[in-house]
Amino acid sequence: EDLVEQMKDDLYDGLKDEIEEGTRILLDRGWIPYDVLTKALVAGMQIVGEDFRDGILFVPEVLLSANAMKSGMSILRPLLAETGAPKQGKMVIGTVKGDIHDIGKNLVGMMMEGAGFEIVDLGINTDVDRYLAAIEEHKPDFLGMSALLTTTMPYMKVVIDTLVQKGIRDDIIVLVGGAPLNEDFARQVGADAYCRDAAVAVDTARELIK
Ligand code: B1M
Repeated sequence: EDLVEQMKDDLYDGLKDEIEEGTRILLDRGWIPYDVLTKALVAGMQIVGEDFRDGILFVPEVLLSANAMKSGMSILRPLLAETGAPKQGKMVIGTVKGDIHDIGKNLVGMMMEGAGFEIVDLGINTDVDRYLAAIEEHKPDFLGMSALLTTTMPYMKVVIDTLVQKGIRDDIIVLVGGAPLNEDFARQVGADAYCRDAAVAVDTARELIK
Protein backbone atom coordinates (compact mmCIF):
# COMPACT_ATOMS: atom_id res chain seq x y z
CA GLU A 1 0.00 0.00 0.00
CA ASP A 2 1.23 3.44 -0.94
CA LEU A 3 -0.20 5.04 2.19
CA VAL A 4 1.72 2.68 4.45
CA GLU A 5 4.98 3.60 2.71
CA GLN A 6 4.02 7.26 3.00
CA MET A 7 3.37 6.81 6.72
CA LYS A 8 6.78 5.23 7.22
CA ASP A 9 8.32 8.31 5.57
CA ASP A 10 6.15 10.62 7.68
CA LEU A 11 7.15 8.81 10.85
CA TYR A 12 10.78 9.11 9.80
CA ASP A 13 10.24 12.84 9.33
CA GLY A 14 8.42 13.12 12.66
CA LEU A 15 5.22 14.46 11.10
CA LYS A 16 2.64 14.04 13.83
CA ASP A 17 -0.42 15.39 11.97
CA GLU A 18 0.28 13.25 8.94
CA ILE A 19 0.64 10.15 11.11
CA GLU A 20 -2.68 10.85 12.80
CA GLU A 21 -4.33 11.36 9.45
CA GLY A 22 -2.78 8.22 7.96
CA THR A 23 -3.87 6.18 10.96
CA ARG A 24 -7.46 7.39 10.55
CA ILE A 25 -7.47 6.73 6.82
CA LEU A 26 -6.23 3.15 7.24
CA LEU A 27 -8.92 2.55 9.87
CA ASP A 28 -11.54 4.03 7.54
CA ARG A 29 -10.37 1.63 4.88
CA GLY A 30 -11.21 -1.20 7.24
CA TRP A 31 -7.76 -2.02 8.54
CA ILE A 32 -7.79 -3.65 11.96
CA PRO A 33 -6.04 -1.53 14.61
CA TYR A 34 -3.38 -4.16 15.22
CA ASP A 35 -2.32 -4.11 11.56
CA VAL A 36 -2.13 -0.32 11.51
CA LEU A 37 0.04 -0.52 14.61
CA THR A 38 2.44 -3.18 13.38
CA LYS A 39 2.55 -2.64 9.62
CA ALA A 40 2.71 1.16 9.62
CA LEU A 41 3.88 2.45 13.00
CA VAL A 42 6.13 -0.29 14.38
CA ALA A 43 7.57 -1.02 10.94
CA GLY A 44 8.29 2.69 10.46
CA MET A 45 10.01 2.95 13.84
CA GLN A 46 12.21 0.03 12.81
CA ILE A 47 13.64 2.13 9.98
CA VAL A 48 14.14 5.07 12.32
CA GLY A 49 16.03 2.73 14.67
CA GLU A 50 18.37 1.57 11.94
CA ASP A 51 19.30 5.09 10.87
CA PHE A 52 19.64 6.18 14.50
CA ARG A 53 22.08 3.32 15.01
CA ASP A 54 24.01 4.26 11.91
CA GLY A 55 24.36 7.89 12.93
CA ILE A 56 22.08 9.21 10.18
CA LEU A 57 19.39 10.34 12.63
CA PHE A 58 20.00 11.95 16.03
CA VAL A 59 18.11 12.19 19.30
CA PRO A 60 16.04 15.31 18.48
CA GLU A 61 14.82 13.78 15.23
CA VAL A 62 14.10 10.42 16.80
CA LEU A 63 12.14 12.18 19.54
CA LEU A 64 9.91 13.74 16.89
CA SER A 65 9.39 10.31 15.34
CA ALA A 66 8.57 8.87 18.74
CA ASN A 67 6.03 11.63 19.39
CA ALA A 68 4.43 11.10 15.99
CA MET A 69 4.22 7.39 16.74
CA LYS A 70 2.61 8.10 20.11
CA SER A 71 -0.08 10.25 18.57
CA GLY A 72 -0.93 7.44 16.17
CA MET A 73 -0.97 5.02 19.10
CA SER A 74 -3.35 7.24 21.04
CA ILE A 75 -5.91 6.89 18.25
CA LEU A 76 -5.51 3.12 18.28
CA ARG A 77 -5.49 2.73 22.03
CA PRO A 78 -9.25 2.89 22.70
CA LEU A 79 -9.89 0.60 19.75
CA LEU A 80 -7.44 -1.99 21.01
CA ALA A 81 -8.85 -1.72 24.52
CA GLU A 82 -12.54 -2.05 23.70
CA THR A 83 -12.76 -5.79 23.23
CA GLY A 84 -14.98 -6.37 26.23
CA ALA A 85 -12.75 -9.33 27.07
CA PRO A 86 -13.38 -10.67 30.56
CA LYS A 87 -10.94 -9.39 33.17
CA GLN A 88 -8.22 -11.89 33.66
CA GLY A 89 -5.43 -10.49 35.76
CA LYS A 90 -3.45 -7.46 36.73
CA MET A 91 0.01 -6.31 35.67
CA VAL A 92 2.29 -3.67 37.09
CA ILE A 93 4.61 -2.53 34.33
CA GLY A 94 7.43 -0.03 34.03
CA THR A 95 10.58 0.78 32.12
CA VAL A 96 13.58 0.16 34.38
CA LYS A 97 15.77 2.70 36.11
CA GLY A 98 18.02 4.74 33.82
CA ASP A 99 15.89 4.03 30.77
CA ILE A 100 13.39 6.44 29.27
CA HIS A 101 12.21 4.42 26.26
CA ASP A 102 8.49 3.88 26.70
CA ILE A 103 6.89 3.16 23.33
CA GLY A 104 7.31 -0.60 23.58
CA LYS A 105 6.09 -0.66 27.17
CA ASN A 106 3.07 1.46 26.25
CA LEU A 107 2.27 -0.91 23.42
CA VAL A 108 2.44 -3.90 25.73
CA GLY A 109 0.11 -2.10 28.12
CA MET A 110 -2.36 -1.29 25.35
CA MET A 111 -2.42 -4.83 24.02
CA MET A 112 -2.73 -6.33 27.48
CA GLU A 113 -5.65 -4.03 28.26
CA GLY A 114 -7.24 -5.05 25.01
CA ALA A 115 -6.93 -8.67 26.06
CA GLY A 116 -8.69 -7.96 29.36
CA PHE A 117 -5.77 -7.44 31.71
CA GLU A 118 -5.71 -4.52 34.11
CA ILE A 119 -2.57 -2.41 33.77
CA VAL A 120 -0.84 -0.27 36.35
CA ASP A 121 1.77 1.72 34.42
CA LEU A 122 4.66 3.07 36.46
CA GLY A 123 6.15 4.94 33.51
CA ILE A 124 9.86 5.23 32.83
CA ASN A 125 13.03 5.21 34.93
CA THR A 126 11.45 2.95 37.54
CA ASP A 127 13.62 2.04 40.50
CA VAL A 128 13.20 -1.00 42.67
CA ASP A 129 11.43 0.88 45.45
CA ARG A 130 8.73 2.06 43.05
CA TYR A 131 8.20 -1.45 41.71
CA LEU A 132 7.97 -2.80 45.26
CA ALA A 133 5.56 -0.11 46.44
CA ALA A 134 3.29 -0.74 43.45
CA ILE A 135 3.36 -4.49 44.01
CA GLU A 136 2.40 -3.98 47.62
CA GLU A 137 -0.36 -1.52 46.76
CA HIS A 138 -1.92 -3.25 43.75
CA LYS A 139 -1.19 -6.93 44.43
CA PRO A 140 -0.75 -7.71 40.73
CA ASP A 141 -0.50 -11.16 39.16
CA PHE A 142 2.33 -9.98 36.91
CA LEU A 143 5.31 -7.70 37.04
CA GLY A 144 6.38 -6.44 33.60
CA MET A 145 9.72 -4.79 33.04
CA SER A 146 10.95 -3.13 29.88
CA ALA A 147 14.51 -2.12 28.94
CA LEU A 148 15.83 -0.88 25.61
CA LEU A 149 19.44 -0.31 26.55
CA THR A 150 22.14 -2.90 27.15
CA THR A 151 23.25 -0.70 30.04
CA THR A 152 19.85 -0.74 31.80
CA MET A 153 18.71 -4.31 31.25
CA PRO A 154 20.87 -5.68 34.12
CA TYR A 155 18.67 -3.66 36.49
CA MET A 156 15.99 -6.29 36.00
CA LYS A 157 18.14 -8.62 38.04
CA VAL A 158 18.36 -6.05 40.83
CA VAL A 159 14.57 -5.95 40.99
CA ILE A 160 14.10 -9.70 40.86
CA ASP A 161 16.84 -10.33 43.44
CA THR A 162 15.09 -7.88 45.73
CA LEU A 163 11.82 -9.76 45.33
CA VAL A 164 13.69 -12.94 46.31
CA GLN A 165 15.24 -11.25 49.34
CA LYS A 166 11.84 -10.03 50.49
CA GLY A 167 10.43 -13.52 50.10
CA ILE A 168 7.79 -12.44 47.57
CA ARG A 169 9.33 -13.66 44.31
CA ASP A 170 7.00 -16.64 44.07
CA ASP A 171 3.90 -14.51 44.56
CA ILE A 172 4.25 -12.84 41.17
CA ILE A 173 4.89 -13.79 37.55
CA VAL A 174 7.74 -11.73 36.13
CA LEU A 175 7.68 -10.97 32.39
CA VAL A 176 10.47 -9.03 30.73
CA GLY A 177 10.90 -7.49 27.30
CA GLY A 178 12.74 -4.97 25.18
CA ALA A 179 14.77 -5.06 21.99
CA PRO A 180 18.18 -6.05 23.46
CA LEU A 181 16.82 -8.94 25.59
CA ASN A 182 16.48 -12.61 24.78
CA GLU A 183 15.37 -15.86 26.39
CA ASP A 184 18.79 -16.61 27.84
CA PHE A 185 18.98 -13.22 29.51
CA ALA A 186 15.51 -13.64 30.98
CA ARG A 187 16.51 -17.00 32.43
CA GLN A 188 19.76 -15.60 33.82
CA VAL A 189 18.06 -12.78 35.69
CA GLY A 190 15.40 -15.13 37.03
CA ALA A 191 12.35 -13.89 35.13
CA ASP A 192 9.52 -16.27 34.28
CA ALA A 193 9.49 -15.37 30.61
CA TYR A 194 10.92 -13.17 27.89
CA CYS A 195 8.34 -11.57 25.60
CA ARG A 196 9.58 -10.74 22.12
CA ASP A 197 6.71 -8.38 21.39
CA ALA A 198 3.39 -7.18 22.75
CA ALA A 199 1.39 -10.01 21.21
CA VAL A 200 3.73 -12.55 22.78
CA ALA A 201 3.36 -10.76 26.12
CA VAL A 202 -0.40 -11.25 25.93
CA ASP A 203 -0.10 -14.92 24.98
CA THR A 204 2.50 -15.57 27.65
CA ALA A 205 0.43 -13.87 30.33
CA ARG A 206 -2.62 -15.90 29.37
CA GLU A 207 -0.61 -19.09 29.44
CA LEU A 208 1.12 -18.47 32.76
CA ILE A 209 -1.94 -17.32 34.71
CA LYS A 210 -3.85 -20.52 34.00
CO1 B1M B 1 17.05 5.20 21.94
N1 B1M B 1 18.20 3.65 21.63
N2 B1M B 1 18.36 6.06 22.97
N3 B1M B 1 15.75 6.63 21.93
N4 B1M B 1 15.97 4.23 20.61
C1 B1M B 1 17.66 2.48 20.95
C2 B1M B 1 17.09 1.48 21.93
C3 B1M B 1 18.94 1.93 20.18
C4 B1M B 1 18.89 0.41 19.90
C5 B1M B 1 19.14 2.75 18.89
C6 B1M B 1 20.28 2.25 18.06
O1 B1M B 1 21.42 2.54 18.35
N5 B1M B 1 19.99 1.49 17.03
C7 B1M B 1 20.10 2.35 21.17
C8 B1M B 1 20.47 1.30 22.24
C9 B1M B 1 21.80 0.65 22.00
C10 B1M B 1 22.15 -0.32 23.06
O2 B1M B 1 21.83 -0.22 24.21
N6 B1M B 1 22.86 -1.33 22.66
C11 B1M B 1 19.53 3.62 21.77
C12 B1M B 1 20.30 4.62 22.42
C13 B1M B 1 21.80 4.41 22.38
C14 B1M B 1 19.71 5.75 23.04
C15 B1M B 1 20.44 6.88 23.81
C16 B1M B 1 21.56 6.41 24.76
C17 B1M B 1 20.94 7.87 22.75
C18 B1M B 1 21.76 9.00 23.29
O3 B1M B 1 21.32 9.76 24.10
N7 B1M B 1 22.98 9.06 22.80
C19 B1M B 1 19.27 7.53 24.58
C20 B1M B 1 19.05 6.85 25.95
C21 B1M B 1 18.11 7.57 26.86
C22 B1M B 1 17.78 6.76 28.09
O4 B1M B 1 16.93 5.89 28.05
N8 B1M B 1 18.48 7.00 29.19
C23 B1M B 1 18.12 7.21 23.68
C24 B1M B 1 17.00 8.03 23.55
C25 B1M B 1 15.94 7.78 22.69
C26 B1M B 1 14.81 8.77 22.42
C27 B1M B 1 14.42 9.59 23.66
C28 B1M B 1 15.25 9.72 21.33
C29 B1M B 1 13.70 7.83 21.85
C30 B1M B 1 12.73 7.28 22.93
C31 B1M B 1 11.41 7.99 22.97
C32 B1M B 1 10.41 7.23 23.80
O5 B1M B 1 10.45 6.04 23.98
N9 B1M B 1 9.49 7.98 24.34
C33 B1M B 1 14.54 6.65 21.34
C34 B1M B 1 14.05 5.69 20.42
C35 B1M B 1 12.69 5.96 19.81
C36 B1M B 1 14.80 4.54 20.06
C37 B1M B 1 14.50 3.50 18.96
C38 B1M B 1 14.81 4.16 17.63
C39 B1M B 1 13.11 2.93 18.89
C40 B1M B 1 12.60 2.29 20.17
C41 B1M B 1 11.13 2.00 19.99
O6 B1M B 1 10.28 2.75 20.43
N10 B1M B 1 10.82 0.93 19.23
C42 B1M B 1 15.52 2.36 19.34
C43 B1M B 1 15.97 1.53 18.16
C44 B1M B 1 15.30 0.18 18.09
O7 B1M B 1 14.81 -0.36 19.06
N11 B1M B 1 15.31 -0.42 16.94
C45 B1M B 1 16.49 3.05 20.21
C46 B1M B 1 9.45 0.57 18.90
C47 B1M B 1 8.87 -0.35 19.98
C48 B1M B 1 7.47 -0.75 19.58
O8 B1M B 1 9.68 -1.49 20.08
O9 B1M B 1 10.61 -0.82 22.32
O10 B1M B 1 11.46 -2.90 21.12
P1 B1M B 1 10.35 -1.98 21.46
O11 B1M B 1 9.18 -2.80 22.15
C49 B1M B 1 8.67 -4.02 21.67
C50 B1M B 1 9.40 -5.26 22.20
O12 B1M B 1 10.74 -5.02 22.52
C51 B1M B 1 8.57 -5.73 23.34
O13 B1M B 1 7.26 -5.42 22.91
C52 B1M B 1 7.28 -4.15 22.26
C53 B1M B 1 6.13 -4.06 21.30
O14 B1M B 1 6.11 -5.11 20.37
N12 B1M B 1 8.72 -5.15 24.68
C54 B1M B 1 8.20 -5.76 25.78
C55 B1M B 1 9.29 -3.99 25.09
N13 B1M B 1 9.16 -3.84 26.40
C56 B1M B 1 8.49 -4.90 26.87
C57 B1M B 1 8.10 -5.22 28.16
C58 B1M B 1 7.41 -6.39 28.36
C59 B1M B 1 7.13 -7.25 27.29
C60 B1M B 1 7.52 -6.95 25.99
O15 B1M B 1 7.04 -6.66 29.63
C61 B1M B 1 6.15 -7.66 29.88
